[in-house]
Amino acid sequence: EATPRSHSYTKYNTWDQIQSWISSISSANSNLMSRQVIGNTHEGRPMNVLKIGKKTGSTKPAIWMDCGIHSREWISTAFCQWFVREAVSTYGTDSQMTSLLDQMDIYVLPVFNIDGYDYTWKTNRMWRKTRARNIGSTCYGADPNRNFDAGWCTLGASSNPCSDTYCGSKPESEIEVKNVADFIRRNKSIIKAYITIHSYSQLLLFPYSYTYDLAADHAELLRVAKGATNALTSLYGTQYTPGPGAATIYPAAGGSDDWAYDLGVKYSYTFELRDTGRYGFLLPESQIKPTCEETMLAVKYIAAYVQKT
Ligand code: ING
Ligand code: ZN
Repeated sequence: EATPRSHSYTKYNTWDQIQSWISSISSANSNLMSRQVIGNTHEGRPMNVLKIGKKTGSTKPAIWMDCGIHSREWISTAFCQWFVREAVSTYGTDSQMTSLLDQMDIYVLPVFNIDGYDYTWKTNRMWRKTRARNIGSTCYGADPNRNFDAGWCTLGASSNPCSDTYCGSKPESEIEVKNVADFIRRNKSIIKAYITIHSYSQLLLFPYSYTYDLAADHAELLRVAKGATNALTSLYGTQYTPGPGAATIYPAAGGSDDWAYDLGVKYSYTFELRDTGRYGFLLPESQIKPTCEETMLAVKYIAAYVQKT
């Protein structure tokens, strides 16, 4: 029996490693963090959300961030772990992080599609979707980023359960999507920004993806996205393109950022992390650290802007 490798921020971690990391980091930082289960996945795994922020006794405005909507995008889940460590380890020394966590709470869902993530480790590294059964089909899963109630299944999505972009049997048919949507709906009065981390392509996207129409807040969303990508590029020169989803990557309905935006969460962003296709989803572990470092600058830029607004 091989000894399981312990958790590392510069390696990709299994779900079991991430689950025990969630327990240990939240209990070791109980002054700044708490955890809650927002529901279970299809296969029964608990979806833990970490709430990071100084406890003040009153309700604070908040930012939501999720990683791992698509299971094969391993750099995404690595980033959420990096972000949580960075937040708790720089609180009190980094003036921006300190002020941010004094005034706001950050809700982090480290792995959105846990069943899919486990499947990428054990069976098929390139699996993207959930792992739910589909009635009348032998194919499994729906695309969680086509399953939100935003122009659902009208564009850039498939109604074929065997497709990688299957939109599901109805909006929020996937329990993981419903759990997240319910949480955000319940907390929509405090959630000021929605950030979701994907890979790859080096883009910073914002609504809309389900239509070529520009969002009502297009100018401001673009301005903030440009500031964020400039901050990111400043570290290692990594080039990023900011823009609305439909025109910048491809039209696709049912995405989480469009749904959050139409719900009223104005600052709604999708990151597509490294790289631009050399390694694609198989980004080497040697790139975890620089990718997370540069991405931190962009996320902190957006957070600082939202905090001021
Ligand atoms: N890209 C996203 C996808 O779900 C996207 C792009 C963003 C679509 C926002 C819709 C809304 O296809 C990856 N790499 O998953
Ligand atoms: Zn993705």
